[in-house]
Amino acid sequence: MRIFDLKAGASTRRVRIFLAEKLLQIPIVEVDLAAGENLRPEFLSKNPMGRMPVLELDDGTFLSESVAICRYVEEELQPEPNLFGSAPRERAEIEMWNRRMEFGLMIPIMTGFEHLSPFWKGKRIQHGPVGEQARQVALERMAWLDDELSGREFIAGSRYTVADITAQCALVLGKNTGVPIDAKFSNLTRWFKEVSSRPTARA
Ligand SMILES: N[C@@H](CCC(=O)N[C@@H](CS)C(=O)NCC(=O)O)C(=O)O
Repeated sequence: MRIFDLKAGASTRRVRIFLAEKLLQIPIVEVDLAAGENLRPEFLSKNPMGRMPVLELDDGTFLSESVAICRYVEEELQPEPNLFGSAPRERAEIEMWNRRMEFGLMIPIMTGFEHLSPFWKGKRIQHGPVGEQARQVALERMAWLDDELSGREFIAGSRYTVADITAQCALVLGKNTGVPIDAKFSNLTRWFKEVSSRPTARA
């Protein structure tokens, strides 16, 4: 088993943190994005989307999509500590929050990055106003999340789950690409400090 990874990526970081929380070590193969390695036929045969992370299983098959990989890890490789929930109601709550963090926070931050950063110039179609609007949405979602976090310690309740990992990775990307958490969002700042101080945060 091995993971095709991109050190600086948000979705790849999500899987690395998830594995670290499970105390699992899976060999990593770093894909050279700058050299376009992910767009070569050899990589596309693993994931036709040309994206990382990709988990190669011992039977030679491949799984992509970070959440799918995390689910496989929890259900097949290492159930504990449980990060997707146990009882149906808890699983549904965590799923709800994980989707909110992915669609509401991660995607706007990624969209802003893709449309505004010189890094993607010539590699992606870029429309500045689309990027600006996405950043505005991300800031609005941060304000909303700040309110939400006034009443609880973590994103989906009183313990750290996959929803925290998704939000944490989205906000690390935001911090590195021009949409940091505004200090006036004291609850969000408190939460981000807490999750960033976990031993797994630098995975
Ligand atoms: N929805 C996918 C997103 C995968 C994704 O966008 N991965 C980034 C790195 S974190 C990537 O491979 N980017 C390369 C590119 O866009 O060319 C997931 O959750 O795994």
